[in-house]
Amino acid sequence: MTRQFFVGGNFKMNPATLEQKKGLVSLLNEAKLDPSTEVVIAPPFLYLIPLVESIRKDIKVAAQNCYLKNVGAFTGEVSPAMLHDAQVPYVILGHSERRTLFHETSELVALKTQAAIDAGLSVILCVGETLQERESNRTVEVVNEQLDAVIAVLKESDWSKVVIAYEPVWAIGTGKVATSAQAQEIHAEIRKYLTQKVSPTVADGTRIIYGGSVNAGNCKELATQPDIDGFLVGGASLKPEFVDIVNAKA
Ligand code: G2H
Repeated sequence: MTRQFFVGGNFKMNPATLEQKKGLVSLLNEAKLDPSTEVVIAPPFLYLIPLVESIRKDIKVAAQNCYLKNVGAFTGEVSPAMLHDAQVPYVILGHSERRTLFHETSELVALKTQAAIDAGLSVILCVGETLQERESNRTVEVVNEQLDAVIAVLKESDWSKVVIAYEPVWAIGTGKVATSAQAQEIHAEIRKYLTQKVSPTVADGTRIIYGGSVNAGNCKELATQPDIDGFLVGGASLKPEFVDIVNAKA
């Protein structure tokens, strides 16, 4: 199966001002983007609705998180149903910053994933190991454990709504990108795991994207790897070079 190349921009808690956000939107609205790449950008919650209205229609919008209930007394949370109602088609779940700073477990990430899909959203599901886990040769085990929780709750048909982002924690925002061989190795392991635990069809069809210090200088080489189906980009998604990353396959 041919998997459509996917590039996501995770703005995290940036930019600091509305003016800077408008600059990013104009840049993308005017850019020449490879039409065969699916492009999704994820601003902070506050900017989602204005972005849905102002961004060109071939760029989709994602939230960076959501809760697992659709309505109720959950102060400070945003529900999958609200995102769907606001015409936000994607949500990033399980990002390492959520897992580490906000203590989200793989089980919680799995419940959120199920709730998001049930509400009609697609999910960019992040997995990845810390430096300590890599150095103790536990990368595949850790990533498989993170996937296990999600595999336990999803139906086979739900996987068409999932993009897996492999983001080694040691490469996030550090400038230390995984080599294309390191990334390819883990992407292939993830695909093998999906074959065994879900189905060969799901393994073949699911996009597995790489995240962690992707930039204009390293994206082309990473994009040559057979199991790297795109990128989740943090820091570089706030800069003009994001356009080059979207066009990495062009
Ligand atoms: C990993 C990535 C985006 P950066 O978190 O999800 O960020 O490209 O800044 O490493």
